[in-house]
Order: sequence, then C-alpha cells, then structure tokens
Amino acid sequence: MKDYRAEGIRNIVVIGHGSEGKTTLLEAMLFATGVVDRQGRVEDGNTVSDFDAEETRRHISISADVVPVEFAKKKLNFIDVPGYFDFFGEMMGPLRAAEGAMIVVGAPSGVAVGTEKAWAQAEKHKLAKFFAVNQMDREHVDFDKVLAALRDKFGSSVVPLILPIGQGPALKGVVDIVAMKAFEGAGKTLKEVPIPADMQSAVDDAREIVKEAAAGTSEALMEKFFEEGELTDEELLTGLSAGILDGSLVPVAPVSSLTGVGISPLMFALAAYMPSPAGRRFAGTDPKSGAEAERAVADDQPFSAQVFKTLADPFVGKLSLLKVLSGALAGGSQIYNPNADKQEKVSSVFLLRGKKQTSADALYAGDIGALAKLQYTNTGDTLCDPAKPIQYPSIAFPQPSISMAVSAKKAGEEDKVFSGLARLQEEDPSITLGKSAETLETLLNGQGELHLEVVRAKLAGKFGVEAVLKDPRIPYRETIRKTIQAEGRHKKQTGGHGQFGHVKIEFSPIGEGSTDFEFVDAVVGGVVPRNFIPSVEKGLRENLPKGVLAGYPMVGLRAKLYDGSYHPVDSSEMAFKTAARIAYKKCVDASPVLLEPIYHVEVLVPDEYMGDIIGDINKRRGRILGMNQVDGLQQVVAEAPLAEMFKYATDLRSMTQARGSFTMTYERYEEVPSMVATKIIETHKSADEDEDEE
Ligand SMILES: Nc1nc2c(ncn2[C@@H]2O[C@H](COP(=O)(O)OP(=O)(O)O)[C@@H](O)[C@H]2O)c(=O)[nH]1
Ligand SMILES: [Mg+2]
Repeated sequence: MKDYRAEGIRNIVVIGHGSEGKTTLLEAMLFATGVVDRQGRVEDGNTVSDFDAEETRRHISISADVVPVEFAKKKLNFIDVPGYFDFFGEMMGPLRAAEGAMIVVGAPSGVAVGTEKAWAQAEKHKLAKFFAVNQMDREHVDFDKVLAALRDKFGSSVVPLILPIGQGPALKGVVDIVAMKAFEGAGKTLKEVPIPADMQSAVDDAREIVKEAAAGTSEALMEKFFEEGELTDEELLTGLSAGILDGSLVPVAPVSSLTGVGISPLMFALAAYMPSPAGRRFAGTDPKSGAEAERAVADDQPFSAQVFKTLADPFVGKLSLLKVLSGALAGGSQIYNPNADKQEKVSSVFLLRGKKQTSADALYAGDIGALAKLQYTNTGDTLCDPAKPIQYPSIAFPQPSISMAVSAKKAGEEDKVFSGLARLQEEDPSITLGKSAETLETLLNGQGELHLEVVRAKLAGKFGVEAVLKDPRIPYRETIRKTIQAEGRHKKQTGGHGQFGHVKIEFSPIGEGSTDFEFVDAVVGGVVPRNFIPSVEKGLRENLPKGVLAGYPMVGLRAKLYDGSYHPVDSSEMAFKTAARIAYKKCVDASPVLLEPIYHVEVLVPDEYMGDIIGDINKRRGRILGMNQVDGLQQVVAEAPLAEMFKYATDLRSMTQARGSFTMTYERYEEVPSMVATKIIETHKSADEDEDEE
C-alpha cells in the first residue's frame, strides 16, 4: 500500500441493516481494484472482512474490520461494521474514527430499521453520508422506488448522483450524473459508453436536481445558478463537497456487489466527494491542567491518536486499532496514555486490511492503523506525545439490555473462563461482567441473546474453555404476614455429652417493605442464660438466607425470645443455635409469602407499536403508570416484575422490528401473587428433592 497523507485519505464507516451486502460490497471493491484476484463470498467464509471464526461460521459480521481500498489516488479507509443489533456496540468506535458514512441499502428491501438507525448514528456523529443501493442485480428491484423511499424517510437532501442502466438481471451499467458519462461492465471490463437515449430525460432531470442541490450550499453558487442556470464542473464539485460535508446533500449510487456493476463509479464518487480528515480540529483537555486543548489533523502537530477498537489477535496478542488525530507516529516511539496515566512503548506500527497486518514506517495524521501489545491501553483511550499531552473524550458504549448467569462448564476452570471473558471484554466493551449481590451469580451482560451466545462461542474458540449461560436466578425474598409463637427444643441425651437447648420465640412481621431482621431479647428470670442468648440470635441469623417457603432470603422478620429453658451440663451455644433453627422453621405457620423485585420500566417506541407494548406489559403482570411523548416517540412508563422481563430485550426487538428501546431500574419488592408463588415453591421443592437424591 502506498503512503497517503490526510488530503488523500477518506475514513468511511460502512453501516446499514444486517445482510444488505456491506461486507460483499467491500469485497467487490477489493476485487475491482485488484487487491484480491478472486472475489470472496460471505457464504464461503473467504471474504477479506468477516475473518473471525465466528463470522465465517455464521456468515454474518460480528466485529468491525478495517478494509482500505486505493482508488483514484486516494485511500478509502472503510470500516466494515456489523448490521445486526446484537453487535450495535461495534459501531461506536468506528463512528468516532470516520469523517463519512456509507449507508448500504438493499434494493430488494429498501429502507429498513437498520437504515434508520445507521442514519441516526451518522447524524449524531456529524458524519458526511452517502447511500449505496446494493443488490441492484436482484429480481424485481426498482431503483426509483428505493430512491423515493429514501427521500420520503430522510428528506430532499437525498440526491441520486448515479443512475442505473437497466436493473435486476438486466442491470448492465450506470450513468454518472456529475460527469455526464455512462459506464458498462465492471472492474477490468468496465468501459465508457454513450448515455442510452431512452435515459436522456431521466439523466437531465437528475442533473438539474444535482445542480440545484450543489447551488443550494452557498449564496454565491445560488446566485450564479439563478442568473445563468448553469454551474461549471468545478463549481459543481465545490457545491457537492460542501453539501456532503454539512449534510445538506446525501448522494445515492446504485451498485451490484455480485456483478460488480457500478462499483468503480461508486468508488470514484466516494473518493471525489467524501471529506478528508485534513485540517479537522479535535477538542480535548490537557490531562495535567484540565484546561481545554485542541489538535488539528496535520503532520506538523504534536502526535495524538484515539484507540477505537481492540482485537485479541491469536498471534500478536492484543492489537489496538487507532486513528491518528494529529502529528505522526513511528515505530520505536515512547507515547503517553492519559486515560491510564502510563507511558507505552511502540514496537512497530501496522496498516491493516482485514486480518492482514502490514508494518509501516509511520502512521500520519488522519490515517487509521494499529499497534501491537500495548500494555495499559483500552478502546476509547487517547495516546499522545508525552511532552504535549492531550486527552480526548472517551467512547460511550450502549448499556447492556440482557443478562445471563455465567459459570464454567467444568469445575476448576472458573479462572480460565473469567480471564477469557476479561480479554473478550477488552475487544468488546459492550459486554460487561457483574456479580448479583443477592444470588451471588456472575452475570454476563450484553446487547442480546445472540451477542452472549457469540461471546460463549468465542471463549471456547479463542481461549479453549467452555462456559455455561443460564437465565439468572430471580432474587426472590421471603417474609411472614402473621405473628406466631414458636418453640424450638433440641435435646440429645443418648450417652456421651448430651445437648439441650430450648427456646420460645415470637415471630412477627416488621412491616411493609422492611428488609431488616430484628432480634428482641425479652427473656426474664434467666430462663435462657445470658451467655446463650447471642447463640439464639446467631442461630436465627444463620438461617435467614434460607427462607421456609422456597429457600430465598427471609426479610422483615422480628424475633422476640421470651421464654425457654436450659440444662446445667448439656446446654451449649450449639444446642441453643439448633433450638433457634427448629423454632425458625415454624415460620411456615406464620403465613410466609414470596416477595419479588419490581422494576421501573420505560419503553420508547414509534406510535404504531404502543398498543402492542401496553398489551404485552399487562401480560407480564405489569402496570402501566403513564405515557409521554419523547423526541417524536411514545414513552410507555410502567412497573413490572423482573421475573417477567428477562428476555424483554429480544421480545421488544421482535415486537417493534428493533425500533423500540427500553430502560429498566430496580424499584422495590412486592408480594408474588399466590398462583405464581405456588409454581416457584414447587420448582424449588422438586429441585430440593433432586438434590436429596444425588
Ligand atoms: N444478489 C446479490 N446478493 C448480494 C449482493 N451483495 C450481497 N449479497 C448477498 O447478501 C448476503 C449478505 O451479504 P453481507 O455482505 O454479509 O451483508 P452485510 O451483513 O451487510 O455485511 C450474502 O448472502 C451475499 O452474498 C448483491 O449485490 N447482489
Ligand atoms: Mg457484514
């Protein structure tokens, strides 16, 4: 790969709905530019991007890959990003590293949910946008219909810069509206042809729209256009670049990644009109003083960069993918990581294309490359010149929406499982690990069931250890509703040292919502010797974690020790603890109930799904508290039992075609309705019986 400086670089994130052809499109570009002499196919697992074992196995993209393509004296640094929502986290870093976004739309499906999400993210990151309408070779596709749908959804800024000649199986070429040239064939067989006569008026109309859009980007151009009705090629180029940069113009180009038709004209348009990183300014802070600081994308600035992705490479170990934001970085340098407040030694610098690493003398401002084996650096961290430090805002990753309890399949492999998960977390910060304070389970949190399943498969594949994922246990609790007097008598006097402990305890509920345990010493007349009273309390406290109904922690219980008896020889701490346990077991007569965690849920959906959402929450024993309008969406505010919300992320996605989102926060505990409680108690009983049989 040749050396490129910022002016010659285009950093473009490739986003869009899953399976629209993002990975295949990049493969077609590599084929058209001779980087690969045979075009790989996702189905065959031999594309340049999608090289991870889990990707080739499932034929979908799972992690972001850098795929540079050299064309028209430019380097197009594409970053191929998964379209499936489970891997949404993979989008965050690349969005930060790019100046432009190529949103891939499948001609057969048109505007899909993933297209809307891609657009929203590109807007949020202020990226220049470009639509590639792919799969134009498929039967029954209609480019005009797709174009109309794009303009309908995203507005009149959407303008076709290229039109297809024929479509579906008849697709044979394209017309470049800016250059007013037509091309047929693909790659090495690409040739210029006259604009088909039957397309002339469509081409002229499209050109008018393009000119108007370009003119609309500045007063001067607008005036010139109104006066003369024409723009020079240069003015058109200036207007187009300005419009694409500020988002007032979003080009559309038709392609077929399968036949290669339209691939070169698309690459030409991306190289010509998408913004370069040159001269961009990035704001940060001076990590020492906290003062605001800034760098420009120029080679003569102090070095700084941001790590936007980390890979656990089987051979070189950790690979940090970074975007150089200012200055240059050569192998052998000493750099500073302000996030970790550590120096890092750079052995060599690499350029990446898929899994292929090519070492380079240096990385220059605006370019994307990789460093191996950094010790302290994670995704989102800044790297900079130690003499001129700066720290950029880190990269925010989506909150997890699903949790599973994770454990080692084989006893004794726990360490291997958790160190492997920690490595995978480095690669994918959208997974987190936590411990449930109630159930003591280790929870693996992620973006969806497929996401967690892939993590489990990677653990086995990359680190050779099997983990088990299970629905987490619901942290139920127990309490009592009635006051009882319970007696506990422990007597063993059969030869040898006898044991004797005898207590009378009044158990009563402390009151709604209490999680405490209260022990009241109401012993009079020394019926239970002072030194054994703490053992009674201890005996009770030791049993609280195991409730009398279904073995869940007992809360909100008051125990008043008011009577008992002892034996001068046989009484002991142990005997009174046992007596206390016997009394505690009698709480089954105190109308014990199960309590379950109730969560505050806020669901955000487009209008048309509101009815379904409300109905569904009611089915989950939920209560609707209210509805509000938020940013044009409907917000349903509700409360629902955690037990009914486990796979809500997956269900909401299928109910709303992934247009819905939700947050859930713990609210309080409430009594489990008796029908539901019966089932839980039975499950617990049968699990107990199974355990006894073992
Ligand atoms: N007919 C046709 N199929 C395509 C085209 N591009 C991609 N595909 C197929 O669409 C499927 C999804 O492609 P992929 O590149 O994995 O999509 P991604 O998920 O957006 O990266 C694969 O089966 C491809 O072979 C195209 O231009 N024409
Ligand atoms: Mg893909």
